[in-house]
Amino acid sequence: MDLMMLANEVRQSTAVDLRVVGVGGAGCASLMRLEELMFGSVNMLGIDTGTAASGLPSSMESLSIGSGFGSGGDPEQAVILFSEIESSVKDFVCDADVLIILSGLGRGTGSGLAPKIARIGKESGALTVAAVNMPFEFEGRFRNQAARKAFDRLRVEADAVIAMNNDDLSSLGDSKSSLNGAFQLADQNIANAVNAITKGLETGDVRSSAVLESLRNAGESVVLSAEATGTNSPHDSVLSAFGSASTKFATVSSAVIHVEGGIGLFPSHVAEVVNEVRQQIGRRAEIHVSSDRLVGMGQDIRTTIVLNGVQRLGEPIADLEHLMDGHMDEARKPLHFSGEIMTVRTRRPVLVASE
Ligand SMILES: Nc1nc2c(ncn2[C@@H]2O[C@H](COP(=O)(O)OP(=O)(O)OP(=O)(O)O)[C@@H](O)[C@H]2O)c(=O)[nH]1
Ligand SMILES: [Mg+2]
Repeated sequence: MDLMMLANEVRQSTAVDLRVVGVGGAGCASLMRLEELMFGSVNMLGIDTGTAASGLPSSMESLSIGSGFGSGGDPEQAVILFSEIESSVKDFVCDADVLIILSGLGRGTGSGLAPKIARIGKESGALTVAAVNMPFEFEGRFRNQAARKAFDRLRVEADAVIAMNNDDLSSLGDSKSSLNGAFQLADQNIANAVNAITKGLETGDVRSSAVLESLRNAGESVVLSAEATGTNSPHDSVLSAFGSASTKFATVSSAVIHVEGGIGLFPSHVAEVVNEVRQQIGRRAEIHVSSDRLVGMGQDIRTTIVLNGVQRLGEPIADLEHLMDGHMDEARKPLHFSGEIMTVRTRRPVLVASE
């Protein structure tokens, strides 16, 4: 079976009408990485004021706006240009159950347009999730403030905003990894998060999906993702994912976990991952789990965790249980395990940070 047939089959078997928009240079780069994970099973649209959208593969829709020289780093300029394509974006979004917007915040196009597109998504009735990169500290106060402003607007316009701090990524890789390598990691992480959410949504009727409910009005979400190998890989992958976070989370309302491994991935491995996540976030959070076996992953396990309804109070997570009132078992929330490990897909090569 060729890839397009496989993609069509996946699309037909997916109850969720999921559409993804990548906006700006970073958003379009994340879109390309997501395509490698999802084999064309999801409708995608790339938008840019620069050249990024024109470089996207023909399997995706693309909209280039302005004269191709970007927004000059000015979100307001990007918003002015947006009127050129607003109706095309509405056409793309209409009838979607779930809209995911990918963007790097801090410059013009993504910061200006991601909130506009989120509003369109929500107005059309789609569950609207923005998955964004926050700039490196070294990119300066101006960009960081612009990113924060765009983030705050997204919190208003979208149902959930999944944020990933670029600074967390530089600590993940080796300190000599290049900026390009760090951006590739960023793109990969965002793609993993979207993949995790999609897998969680794929089971059952999307309109009544528990994952959807946990995302709706979740506020701030955080994505953590890591790979590990060896006998303790389930446990290690979770520790490494949490170890990459720059802050600790005082409260987490729910977690969407997606575990990928080779053909030797068993439910017991997935259970180990879940137990370890419980250790990290406490027992009150609802947990939704899905998993995939991917040909080519060998002994590796990749765990992606989307934490929803996150509040950062500077308290170490491990201390959280001491703050609670001793009714942990009563408060224990159900675990939603979305069934059998059945999907077997071929893994495409994954880029990692390199010189
Ligand atoms: N994930 C990812 N992030 C990137 C990449 N390049 C830059 N970034 C980050 O994303 C932020 C926005 O950069 P771009 O996406 O290039 O900017 P833009 O939205 O296209 O805006 P303008 O070019 O100013 O119109 C930057 O401040 C970086 O932190 C990339 O290739 N991948
Ligand atoms: Mg750009």
